[in-house]
Amino acid sequence: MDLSTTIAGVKFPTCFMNASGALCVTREELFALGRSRAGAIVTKSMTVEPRVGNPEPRYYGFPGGSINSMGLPNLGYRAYAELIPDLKQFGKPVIASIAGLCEEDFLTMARVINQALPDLIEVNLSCPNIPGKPQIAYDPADSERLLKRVRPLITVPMGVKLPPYFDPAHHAVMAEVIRRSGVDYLNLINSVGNGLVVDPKRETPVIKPKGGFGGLGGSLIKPVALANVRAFWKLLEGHMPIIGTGGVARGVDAFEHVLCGASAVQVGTLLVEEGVAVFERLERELREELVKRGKQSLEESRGKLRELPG
Ligand code: RRO
Repeated sequence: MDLSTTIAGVKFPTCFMNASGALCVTREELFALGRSRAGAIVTKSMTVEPRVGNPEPRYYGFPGGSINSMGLPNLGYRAYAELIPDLKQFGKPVIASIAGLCEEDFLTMARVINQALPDLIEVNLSCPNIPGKPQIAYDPADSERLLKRVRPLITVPMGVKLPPYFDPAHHAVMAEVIRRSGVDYLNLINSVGNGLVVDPKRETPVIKPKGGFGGLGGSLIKPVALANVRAFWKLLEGHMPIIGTGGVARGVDAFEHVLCGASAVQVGTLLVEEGVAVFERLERELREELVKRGKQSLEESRGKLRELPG
């Protein structure tokens, strides 16, 4: 059973890969992804200058999900520009994720990272964890201006990582922004921003930065992720490749993302919890799901969520 997939003309050996942020900051972590069954290597979102990130504890996993406020710990774009050629030895696509602290930062990084020739560049417009910096993608005009400035600077396909939207009117506005901005694929969704997980025993939040507020991930956000994949798939009429991210814990979760319109899926919380062996398990489970349903390929099910009869 072939689980390979193609996004914006780039072939992926399997549809499972790491979500940006999960075990992908250092050279060692990126090489471990290269050696694993992951279908691509996605870098941590990079900034112009290296960052240590927010104070710890800044990630907390619990039954059903996770909360994080990492604050963009990363090596800085110059280090990733040097690493990318080495990552290509693993024979799978490399996705470079960029996250500026201002619009100019995105342009600076896009120019240089493009020259390192990753297979795709992903513009992260949805980091929820930098104090005082709202998620760019919650401002459609800012998003459009930024994407239209990045697009001409790069020669590889450009993806956009969006946050979840919770209203069809917002999906519609952003779909038009995406249509007008030369975007080649979407990654849906980033963590659900600014949740708060409380430890009732200690009567404290479970993470330190921002008074405990952070991005939610894992199984608990799957319905939000699926809704966003489905909404953009429909609004863009099945023509925009989508990477589904959010709540992929078992093979069947990936199958649900595919039914909603995803061409590939990313794994964040479960990768952090289980390590790179998670990819083998997910592949096996998705194959079982497809066999059980008599499907020959992923393609056959993509976007084919059926309506309830009656
Ligand atoms: O580093 C982070 O705190 C972080 C980022 Br950039 C992001 O895009 N999403 C997230 O959940 N955490």
